[in-house]
Amino acid sequence: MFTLKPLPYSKEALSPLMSSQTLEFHHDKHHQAYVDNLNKLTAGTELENLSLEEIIVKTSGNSETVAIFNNAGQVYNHNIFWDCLKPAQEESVPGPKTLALLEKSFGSLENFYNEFKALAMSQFGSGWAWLVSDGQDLKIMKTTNADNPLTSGLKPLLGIDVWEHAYYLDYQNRRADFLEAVLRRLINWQFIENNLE
Ligand code: MN3
Repeated sequence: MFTLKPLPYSKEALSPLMSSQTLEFHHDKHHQAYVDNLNKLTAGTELENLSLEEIIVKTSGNSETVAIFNNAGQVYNHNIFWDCLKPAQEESVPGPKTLALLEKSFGSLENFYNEFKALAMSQFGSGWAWLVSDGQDLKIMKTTNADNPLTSGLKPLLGIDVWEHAYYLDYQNRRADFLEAVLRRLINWQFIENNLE
């Protein structure tokens, strides 16, 4: 059985940049629903004892397992998203290893913010924006719906949800304002630093 991973902070902790109401709906309702659906869809199958990562890779690109892929992907993606956030700070700054890699790959932290925001804004409809490592450099990529970097053989370092349910209660249609707030003030850069080899 898959279970809903608890938030690593209280529902009020990210307010006002991300309200408790958003976390109540996004974590307790949306994320929970993906967990529940995944359990229903995998019960009694060979998939029920696999890890989320294994299910995602195994069911990717197969029209018969789209529903399982979508729910497993969304459980995994949200687990990462919540870990990538931490209580609002004046400015959230990357750790030394991450900053050096961001400067090497994007020129500067400011340039990384700009490129990441532009990519996340260009995702038409629901999806995700990611920071990944290809072993040499850091790269940014976007995916549609429940897809994620695992299906391209890449491990995500940072994932930001750009489905409307991630920002509509707090920012309505202003996805750019949501991205600006999250990138500059809510990122748990220590989590990303820890995930770098
Ligand atoms: Mn979501």
